[in-house]
Amino acid sequence: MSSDGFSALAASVGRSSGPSGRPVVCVQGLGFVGSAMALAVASARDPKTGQPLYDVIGVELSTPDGRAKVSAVNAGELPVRSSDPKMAEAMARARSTGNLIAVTSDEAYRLAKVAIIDVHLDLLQEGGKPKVKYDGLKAAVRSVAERVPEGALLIVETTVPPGTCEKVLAPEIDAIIAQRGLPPKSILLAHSYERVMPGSEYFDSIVNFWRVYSGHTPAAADACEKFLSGVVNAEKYPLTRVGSTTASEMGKVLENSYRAMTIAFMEEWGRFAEELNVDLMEVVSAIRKRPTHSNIRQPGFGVGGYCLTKDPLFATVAARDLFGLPESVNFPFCKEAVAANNAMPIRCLNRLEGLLGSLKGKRLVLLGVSYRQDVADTRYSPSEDFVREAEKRGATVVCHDPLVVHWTELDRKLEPELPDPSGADAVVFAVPHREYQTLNVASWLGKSRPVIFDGNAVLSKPQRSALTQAGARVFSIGRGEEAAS
Ligand code: SAJ
Repeated sequence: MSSDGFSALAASVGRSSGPSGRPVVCVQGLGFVGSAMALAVASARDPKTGQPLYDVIGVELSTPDGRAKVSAVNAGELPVRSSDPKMAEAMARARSTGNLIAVTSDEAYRLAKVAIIDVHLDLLQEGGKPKVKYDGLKAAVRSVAERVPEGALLIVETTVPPGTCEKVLAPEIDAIIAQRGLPPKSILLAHSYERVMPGSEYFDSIVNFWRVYSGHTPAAADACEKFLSGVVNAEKYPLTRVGSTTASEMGKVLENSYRAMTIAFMEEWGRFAEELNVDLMEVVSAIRKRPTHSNIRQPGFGVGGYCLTKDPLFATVAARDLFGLPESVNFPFCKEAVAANNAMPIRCLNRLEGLLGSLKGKRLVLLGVSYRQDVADTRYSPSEDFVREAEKRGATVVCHDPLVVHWTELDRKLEPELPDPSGADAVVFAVPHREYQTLNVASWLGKSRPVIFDGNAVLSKPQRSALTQAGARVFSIGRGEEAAS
């Protein structure tokens, strides 16, 4: 039984776990998605017996980062930072049950009844055109297909251009099946896109959230449905089967293109509101009361993160590179949305430069470097573009973030305490972290009176009023300037 294999592997990583008789699930990639998925699968229980359904093996690359994640899991610690207590609880459960380990060896896939692909697929730019190089993803999927037992299910969760499973991955798997002398289609390929939202609802965004899925074959779709039904609270959050893996892949890309576009759309309204000194956030919250418009977005400091910065461009890649469609099938809204979102941090900087007269020699305090509230993820953070350009224009920028101790992209160590605002020409609120939303800003400023720039609707009305009453100039994206009183 594969569980003997599991307990042998567990022993090899210093974990004692006797044979359990449980089927093994491998999760390839322990990033923000794979880590949470591995915990969700390890937490899955048989509704009749209450016993764990699976033994789970996280599989990472043998890189410093991959090995660090593996060591964390095997020490019973989270491989990613999270403020969601349910993630820590899930890890504690898995540790006491002994049904979650991690390795860097691909040999683990030989034990897998199910393998979940959670590796990344980056978008590149070549000659100004979005491009995807599939080599990494193909190699990752090959490493699984070459080892899993006949009948195993491969679920691709990675966000990919529509058509990837059918036109890129299935041919790879079919070739391996033939090389291994297995019956055709005997390794099942399915796609179910992840809707993981790192933050306060991280764990629930998997187990208590809707899932869309499909299979390259009906048998794969059936196996995927059976598996997900045991991991997700499918009674309360029903699964939705769509007609093909391409439809499932399109679902994800469309969801995030929609979100990126609705955010970009608000940028011009933010500029308009600032000129008219209308509080756009007040207008937006009034509109949200209407159910059909409850999801209207708001302008901010920029649109960062690994999802919305690339997903809207995957449609173009699919149309051109996977389906060879004519240029007439293009995506101007997606393209414009990404451009508008990417321009936001520099627009904020230009607005600030207008308030200060010049950035040369100025000292700025930047509060918030992650790409969004309540996460430590700095990938594609708007704050990165802001800092790079501000320093190019001669400013000095002191950065803080309650969740980031080392800002990888800028290789900058951040102090945990709030910086001293004295001597600052401006304080820029870039991310609505809870710490800033509850900060007594006027008190923190003391006698300093820097320009206060709220780039992301961070400050409440009381916080802004206390600042203007203390004689500070306050400018907010989407609101405009509030004169010191
Ligand atoms: N942002 C705005 N204005 C808004 C909302 C967001 O400027 O009204 C900015 C944020 O500051 C951030 C960026 O956009 O820089 C992205 O924020 P996000 O809330 O969209 O968070 P993401 O990028 O993590 O998006 C993910 C997506 N989830 C998945 O792909 C599984 C997205 O589909 C979700 O809608 C989103 O989380 C969510 O709602 O949390």
